[in-house]
Amino acid sequence: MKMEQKEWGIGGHSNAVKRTVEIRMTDNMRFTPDLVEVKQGETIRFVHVNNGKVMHEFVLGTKKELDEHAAAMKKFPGMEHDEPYMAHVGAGKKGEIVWNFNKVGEFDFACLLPGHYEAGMVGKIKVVAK
Ligand SMILES: [Cu+2]
Repeated sequence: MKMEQKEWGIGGHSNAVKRTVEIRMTDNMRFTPDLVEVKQGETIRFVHVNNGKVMHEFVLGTKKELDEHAAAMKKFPGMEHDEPYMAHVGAGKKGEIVWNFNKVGEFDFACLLPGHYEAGMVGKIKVVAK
């Protein structure tokens, strides 16, 4: 997969991981935790645990980017999307991504499956300067 610099960071290498954050996903359209604080430059391994009976996903981005992406998914249901900043996690399954937060800011993560995003399946990442 390509390592492209995004506003919210860049794909990370697993040998740089110093912290793993587990994110649980449930069918009541919530992530737990829904706020993650990160220091600039940290590479985080996110492990996603889907405790639900339907698929969920974890997509990192800016609010603007996620809004646009969610709109595109509504327009083109079943559109293929796979990038280093997202994980698609089947019911009862686990997913994982490694991401390097090399830019300071407040970013979002969300499940962009139609209906889920609108129901509030979102969370926040705060990247603070070191
Ligand atoms: Cu979902």
